[in-house]
Amino acid sequence: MGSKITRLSEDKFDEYSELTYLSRKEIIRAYDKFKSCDPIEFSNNLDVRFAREKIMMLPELRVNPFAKRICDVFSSEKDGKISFEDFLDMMSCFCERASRDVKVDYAFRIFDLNDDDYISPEDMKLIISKLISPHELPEEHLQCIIGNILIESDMDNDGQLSFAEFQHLISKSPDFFK
Ligand SMILES: [Ca+2]
Ligand SMILES: [Ca+2]
Repeated sequence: MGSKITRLSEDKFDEYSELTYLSRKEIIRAYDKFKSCDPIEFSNNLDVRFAREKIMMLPELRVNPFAKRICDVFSSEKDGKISFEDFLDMMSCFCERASRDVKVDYAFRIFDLNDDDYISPEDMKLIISKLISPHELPEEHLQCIIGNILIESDMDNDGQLSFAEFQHLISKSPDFFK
């Protein structure tokens, strides 16, 4: 490690490990990972905010169909750009020790594609089509899946899922975050 971590003070490491679910070791790993997006820029400015295209090249996100959306949700300035602290938040939320509540909260924000605090059939359609290609899932099956989700979880029958309804849906799917 040595020289790699000279720019981040020991106090900062302590602070970050208190604020996140990450161990000191994981924070150092996250630091190296974030730095690898653009080592020179990061060395010049620890507060640099990388464009999501750079973050999306990291192995954790490269194959994730929601990578772009994840960057949007974790971008503290809401412009898709990711600072090191945003990145730590992201890694913390995805780590095994993160509480289920934290994960449910972020999953809801990621799936609520238009940020209106509801997961609508339109959001669901876009989410499912990111996961399964239209060849494998014809439109009528897609509608059927969405219909079933709503029958199961849309308690107030307004045709979309509120956060509480989403929480309930997830509580019945213990493997959701596996
Ligand atoms: Ca929505
Ligand atoms: Ca509802």
